[in-house]
Amino acid sequence: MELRFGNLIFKIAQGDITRFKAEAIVNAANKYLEHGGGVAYAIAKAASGNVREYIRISKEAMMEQIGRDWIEHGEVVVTPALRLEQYGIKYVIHTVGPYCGGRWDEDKKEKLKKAILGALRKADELKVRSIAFPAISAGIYGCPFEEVVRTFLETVEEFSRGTENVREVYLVLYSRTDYERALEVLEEN
Ligand code: AR6
Repeated sequence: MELRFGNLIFKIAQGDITRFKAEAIVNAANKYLEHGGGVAYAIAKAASGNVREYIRISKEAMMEQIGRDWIEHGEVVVTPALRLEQYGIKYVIHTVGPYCGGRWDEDKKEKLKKAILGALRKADELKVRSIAFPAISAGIYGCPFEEVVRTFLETVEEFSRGTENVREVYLVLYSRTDYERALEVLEEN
């Protein structure tokens, strides 16, 4: 299932993002890049084999790229794909979405938009053509899944007007159920 916004294609896919064929994959991180659970743990494990080591690499990259040991919504850190290069992945872009705990409001939406846009802009800067996102904040951070998908749609459409390099944006859903729920949201459009 895909939508076209000008030069850019937005696609919903089902699968494991750690082996998804895109030049950049995005991690739904926390602000300290402690990849303790969810997709963050899965990416760290798949990329390096050693989660502690990938956390160390991430924190070192954060100091170099941001100059502090935490990031705000909208700030991103790039780490090498290491073992994920076998799938054609070149970069992992870490971004932090809002914590919702089941609630949703304009502030959460703005924070999620910033998190998505930050990763898209960085991918454009890195001259990446394809980028894959997990459903940021829809897991441990407890944001309502449908709202997360709607926010992706809006943000990607907004970004499509300024993109120079990014041509394909994927939202990769881990479960079949999430994939089907996301398709329903897309059909609203
Ligand atoms: N591929 C694609 N999607 C996945 C995968 C995978 N391999 N594994 C999980 N998901 P979450 P958050 C989906 O909890 O809500 C971490 O501890 C999952 O089903 O990973 O932003 C971080 O370090 C869900 O739909 O991220 C933070 O502390 C989506 O990825 C915190 O969790 C996001 O779920 C961030 O929480």
